[in-house]
Amino acid sequence: MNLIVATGNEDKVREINEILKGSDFVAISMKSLGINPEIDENADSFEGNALIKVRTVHSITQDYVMADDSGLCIDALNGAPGIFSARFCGENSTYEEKFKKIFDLLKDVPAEKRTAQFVCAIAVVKPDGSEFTVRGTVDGILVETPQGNNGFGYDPIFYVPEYEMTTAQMDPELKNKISHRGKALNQMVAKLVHK
Ligand code: ITT
Repeated sequence: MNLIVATGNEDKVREINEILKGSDFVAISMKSLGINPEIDENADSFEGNALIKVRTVHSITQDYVMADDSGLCIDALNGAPGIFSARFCGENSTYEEKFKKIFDLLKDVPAEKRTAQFVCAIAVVKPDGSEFTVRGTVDGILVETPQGNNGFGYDPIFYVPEYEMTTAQMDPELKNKISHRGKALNQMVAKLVHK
């Protein structure tokens, strides 16, 4: 079954399809269908923003539509950048600039307090208009030097103690197994399969 993904982020679509491999679902990016609406993500939660994205695209196409709103929540910064992760330091800043800002903000924070979480909320609208959301999280620690080239976004600074590597050092199979997105998508599939 096809699920249209309400996102402009092709890295997400790639990961979603890696995770959905072997299920009955295939993610199709809205862009590949020529759908590119202006979306104002002005809610104050991951779930709220995922619902804004999914409802906007569902008003254009009445197929199964899903959206992913995700981000990095840093405990010592009261959960920032959180829902502003993509826009942190300005929409057009590079990840090097985002990392530098985080390192500056955390410079007086002791190693054991550099804890963080990746959060992913997925919202789905079905053709009949019914909706649901699910959430997945993974805990990590922010390292002082970026490590690894896999993944995207904040992966090079997000270290998972259990595996002794950053999510950018993990092969995609491992990241997808333990990640916020992997956990949220497994819940989504269970809900779609067991209606
Ligand atoms: P759409 O809103 O169009 O889906 P976006 O990239 O703007 O794309 P979000 O507002 O949900 O999406 O912001 C998510 C940001 O959180 C993303 O751009 C990364 O900076 C970060 N992020 C989310 N998942 C991540 C992951 O698995 N690894 C690294 N960084 C991640």
